[in-house]
Amino acid sequence: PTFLHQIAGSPKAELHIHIEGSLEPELIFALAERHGITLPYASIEALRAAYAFTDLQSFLNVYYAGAGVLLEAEDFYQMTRAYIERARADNVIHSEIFFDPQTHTERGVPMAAMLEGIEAALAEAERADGFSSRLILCFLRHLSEESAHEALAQALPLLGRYAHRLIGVGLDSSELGHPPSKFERVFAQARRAGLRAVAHAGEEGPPDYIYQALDLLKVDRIDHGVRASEDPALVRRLADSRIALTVCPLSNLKLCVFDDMRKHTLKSLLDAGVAITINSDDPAYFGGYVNANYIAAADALTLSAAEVRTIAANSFEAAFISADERAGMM
Ligand code: ES4
Ligand code: ZN
Repeated sequence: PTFLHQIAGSPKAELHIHIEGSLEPELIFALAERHGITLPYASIEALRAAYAFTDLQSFLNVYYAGAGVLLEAEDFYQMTRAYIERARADNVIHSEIFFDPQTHTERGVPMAAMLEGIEAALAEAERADGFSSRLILCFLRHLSEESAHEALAQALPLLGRYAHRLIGVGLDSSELGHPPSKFERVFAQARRAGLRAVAHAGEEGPPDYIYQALDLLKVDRIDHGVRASEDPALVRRLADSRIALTVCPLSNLKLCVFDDMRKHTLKSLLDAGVAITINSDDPAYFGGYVNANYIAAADALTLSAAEVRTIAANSFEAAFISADERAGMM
């Protein structure tokens, strides 16, 4: 339908993108070669062929292996530049980008090197055409609370220099068995430092993890949250509070959260008044950037043009930007 072309051409904000999940196989191989790293895949094609996932963990294993080629600031710069180019092509004019410092510090990469490389690309894009962005530091929930505290401690001395960019913390990686409650203290410390808070919850985990993210971590948005639909009281709470869900349709399909896009819960959540947004999550792994996610959802769920416009408007309303910035984007 013609309105799908309008979706593609209309400005939008992306609020759920892991920058390491934007690493395309070509760049993984180029960086591996630069650093003399031998990958456990013989070729770009063999790597792409491994992108057949059965659940979140089967994806994360490949995702962390791919991120292993990132060693220097320059690598982070190249990765971020490539993402911005793809995002711009989809008319994303504002992006809130997750990064996973613990997966890099584990390999000896300093927090300062990651931020230097990512920031160089974001600042360059801002100068070039006003591309707007923020950064959100995600804690890996399969690691310990202590490790999350260390990651935050490494970021705190850099908050002054990156005050305009690094504005929040998030929680990602293996959800089941790692409830938000494990990170209550580190999130409290981050909020005391003036950072916003988001968390992945209700992707594979139960509605209770969404309640924990709201009540214990005091998040401003929920990442995924698609299992909220199992709990009508939670759906009403999300709708009433206008706490947005950053939904990633192609991710949910690839990781078998739903076996068919027509079963995705975003339409019923939207009908119930929840502030749904559409995002790409790990676009290099899940088969598409933000427009492909809008189109896949709109097609399978027969969303109307008005519903798609609402979703795009939600993306600006839920963004961590000032009212003035928002007015200039919408
Ligand atoms: C992720 Cl799809 C997803 N879920 C949880 N953690 C993640 N990290 C990168 N992608
Ligand atoms: Zn995610």
